[in-house]
Amino acid sequence: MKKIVNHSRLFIAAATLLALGTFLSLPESIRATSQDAQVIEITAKKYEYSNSPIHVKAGTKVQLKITAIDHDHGFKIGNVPDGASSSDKAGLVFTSEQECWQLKKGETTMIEFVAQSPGTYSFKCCHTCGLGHKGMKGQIVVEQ
Ligand SMILES: [Cu+2]
Repeated sequence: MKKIVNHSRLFIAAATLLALGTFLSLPESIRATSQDAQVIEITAKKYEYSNSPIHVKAGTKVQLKITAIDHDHGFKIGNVPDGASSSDKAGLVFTSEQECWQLKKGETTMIEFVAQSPGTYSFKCCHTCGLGHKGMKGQIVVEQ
């Protein structure tokens, strides 16, 4: 039994090194941004997101890199500004839209979108994380 555990650990270590090697071999410009996206790093912890409100200019391609540091959390955001009808034209255009992104503790989740239309877009935690879960919120403000 113990041997199996050790083997899988070794495998994970090897895979991590391989991934790191691939990452480090990329030119620095690609690591920093991809296609001129604005990279915004956020941490999620009970019961807040860092850097909120997040301000971006309309027309910007944004990469949110969210890391849950203390517990599993979630990230849920609408694609129309607060107060708009959900059938309106999307103001945030996601590369790969999800109803609720799961943020695993210790892992970084990348969420990419184009901030098309000005407005305030509220987001919240969608993974029950404790007593203050319902108040775990933030905002992205897209400016003209
Ligand atoms: Cu939560």
